[in-house]
Amino acid sequence: MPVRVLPTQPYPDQKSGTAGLRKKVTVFQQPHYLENFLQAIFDVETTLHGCTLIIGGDGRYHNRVAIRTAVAMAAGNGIAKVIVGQGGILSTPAASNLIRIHDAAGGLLLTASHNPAGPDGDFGIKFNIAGGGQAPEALTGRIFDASKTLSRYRIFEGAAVDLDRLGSQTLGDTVIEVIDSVDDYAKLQQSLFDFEQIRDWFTRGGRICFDAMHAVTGPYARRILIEQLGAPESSVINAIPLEDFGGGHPDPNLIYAKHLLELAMTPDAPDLIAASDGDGDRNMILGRGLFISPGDSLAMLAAHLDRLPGYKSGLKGLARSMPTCRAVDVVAKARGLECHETPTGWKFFANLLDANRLTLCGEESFGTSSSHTREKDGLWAVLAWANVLAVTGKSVQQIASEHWAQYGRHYYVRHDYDELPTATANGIVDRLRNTLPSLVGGQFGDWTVTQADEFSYTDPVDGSVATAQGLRIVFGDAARIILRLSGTGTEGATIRLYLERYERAADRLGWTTTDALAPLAAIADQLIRINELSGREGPSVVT
Ligand code: VG1
Ligand code: CO
Repeated sequence: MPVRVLPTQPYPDQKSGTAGLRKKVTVFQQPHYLENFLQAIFDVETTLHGCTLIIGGDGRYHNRVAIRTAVAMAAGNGIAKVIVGQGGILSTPAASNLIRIHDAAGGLLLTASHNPAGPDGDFGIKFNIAGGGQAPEALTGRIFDASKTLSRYRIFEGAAVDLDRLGSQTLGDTVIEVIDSVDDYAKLQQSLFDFEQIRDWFTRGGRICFDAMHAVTGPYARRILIEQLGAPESSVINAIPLEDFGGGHPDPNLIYAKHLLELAMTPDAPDLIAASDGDGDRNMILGRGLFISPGDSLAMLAAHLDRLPGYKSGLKGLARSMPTCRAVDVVAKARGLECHETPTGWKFFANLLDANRLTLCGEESFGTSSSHTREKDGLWAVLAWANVLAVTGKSVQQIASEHWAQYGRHYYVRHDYDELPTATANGIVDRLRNTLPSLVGGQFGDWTVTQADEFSYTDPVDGSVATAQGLRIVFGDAARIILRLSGTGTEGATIRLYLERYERAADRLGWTTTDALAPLAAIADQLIRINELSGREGPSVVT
């Protein structure tokens, strides 16, 4: 039998964070590092045996090597069938969809999302479960525990799978099916949006610029926007996925996609400007003359979604992660929809989606998606916006100003302090945590602190509890200051500071974000003293 049982040594650092296990490529290149983590998954999640497993990645450096190992280990661990995207390519939402439509018992998603790629960059792996969602915390905890005591792993040796040849191959008793990476994803989008109407909109002169940032969405965007919807060739830029993402940082935001903001500000800008990240689950939306913040995008889509074919029967509920601005709450209230506040990370939406209590959800970190899949979906958000523009005949600018006039405007910004020494970062967070109780009732200018606590979440479906999910200082509906530690970094610790301010009066809707948030930034500085305590002059990234 070519299935071999080989010795391994456990690694103590294989704890999954906000979105799976994320480390430097060089960490993943250590002997048996990936094998160890995968074997822990196969040992703990015994439901995989005899079932179907989906495997794919974002195409970054080390993707092919890791996928060959994952396929060979699936064959070594009694998986009946492995479905893998051609060339090892699957965007995160496409992989989640494949798990769902093939009734697979799970999926292995090889990605470090928007983190830089290449030999000195990052690599990562996410384990998704039946239904398509990310493994819940209890399960990743059990996998982590198992990874610490492993002494052997099982792998099929003697033949390698050809990742480029479409169709079936076998490794021992395991069938490996290499499929087109885009087909099923494109079908899914067709079932949700009015492709006819969007095509018409392009014919009537509607223009889009989608930046795939040399990451996984290139082939998806080309197939859907250009081939199926008839947008001109030039509508998709940086469409060829590269192993190092072209040396760039496929993190679509105002820093790493600044060129898109500049494009939006030109007089002849396209109607819709958008980008996605390394693994295709994030989205950035701009219109001519303005950037739509992710929290606003979520709220504006919530207000229009039931006009699109896949959502005509109405919305079940809405949700956002805790640090995401509360714009969507206002829409939920106006429309009588339930609205949930979850911890950061997409896995917390899954139970609500499965229980049919949610149609649309999103995060401030450029993530938006709906009940059609169990991951955030970058291109979905772009198509949703295109469809909204097509069905309303309005511009992005019009949609935004009408939205703010009706519901009020949430000014919002996130400050990241990257790569801080862990002790420094913990010190800043611990210090604020200790002062929280004394803040309640405090008066800061026009604002009064109504709540100051550490967010914890009880899942309304299964009752599981997630604690220590971020510190928040709430000034009623008027403003919030939030502080939390990132769970996706690979070097040191990252602190994220989130500022949100809500205004309703007509003469307060046209401020710049910086002006609107300056007083709140000053309060945050007074309370958290983050620059002083970190020894930094300011945040590394502002989005
Ligand atoms: C960040 C974002 C979070 C997102 C996560 C994964 O996590 O803040 O909202 O779900 O990345 O996104 P953290 O713990 O670093 O704040 V992706 O596109 O990197 O899979
Ligand atoms: Co991502």
